[in-house]
Amino acid sequence: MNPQLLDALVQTDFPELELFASGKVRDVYRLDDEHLLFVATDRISAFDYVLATGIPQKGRVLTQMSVFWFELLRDVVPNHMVTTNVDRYPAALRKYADVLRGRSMMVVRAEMFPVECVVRGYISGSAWKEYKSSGAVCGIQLPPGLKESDKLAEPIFTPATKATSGHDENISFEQMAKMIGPDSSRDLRDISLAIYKKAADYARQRGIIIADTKFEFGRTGAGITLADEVLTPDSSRFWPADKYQSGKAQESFDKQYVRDYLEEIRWNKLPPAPALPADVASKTSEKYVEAYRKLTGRELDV
Ligand code: Q0Z
Repeated sequence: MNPQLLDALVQTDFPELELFASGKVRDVYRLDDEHLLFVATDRISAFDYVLATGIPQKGRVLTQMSVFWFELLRDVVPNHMVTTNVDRYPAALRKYADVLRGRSMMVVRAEMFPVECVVRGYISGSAWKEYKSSGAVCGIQLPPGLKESDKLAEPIFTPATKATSGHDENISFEQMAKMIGPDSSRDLRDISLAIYKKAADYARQRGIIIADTKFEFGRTGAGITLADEVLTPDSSRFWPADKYQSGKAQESFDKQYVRDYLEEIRWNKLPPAPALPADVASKTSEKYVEAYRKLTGRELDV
């Protein structure tokens, strides 16, 4: 029996800490007035729902990939990471060291900007839908005749807001400027494009296309600060460069086995979300770990 099958973490419980926020995959706890603890679980979502089965190592991959990018991008923008060394966490968390190691991050609490800073180097997803119906994305006119998954002549900044539906809603730069002001908007746009370009160049040399990605920023003592997770398969579309073909949707690097299985069992995509067979979970785990190794050249700390 593959031991990786036995240890997916789908729930966290640290009764000493106050839960600050929780998402489909991550749980965030308050450490003190200035610090938060991010914990990436092994939960996976597909077709908008969190599945009943976790993917072993997924939370470690997401956390360690963010660490990698924070270090690479440090010269472009400050980030919220304080430490991932559990020995430096508050003493009350020592007893959870084995759960937290490799999948958690102590961060500086920031005053978050209420916008998702999306950068796209390729046209896919909601941008492809918008382009087909209007010829533009977030108010940016694009050349006629683009095909699905085409590379754009230049990466574009396509901000979004968290809509009440739970789905992000694309907005124009002007709408963003009305929300957070023109100066901050220009800063976030310029920083987002600079980060994307550096990361996409790096990844491309390692055989991975970063088609698009979403950043979140906040303000800290260091100024505009890159926060949340960065450039992970949950916040980005990663495509293996050797399989890239424009003119159609690309297979998902990480979730394809999961999507294929859910289509095969003809799940109606309404709750409750199904569990996954062990081999689907295990194959998917391998894809995450492979993506980490390919991108970073590092071995995952397990
Ligand atoms: C990030 C989110 C997640 C649910 C708040 N450094 C920070 N300071 C203050 N707030 C945040 C951060 Cl990163 C913050 N989110 C997004 C993340 C689960 C929501 F893991 N919300």
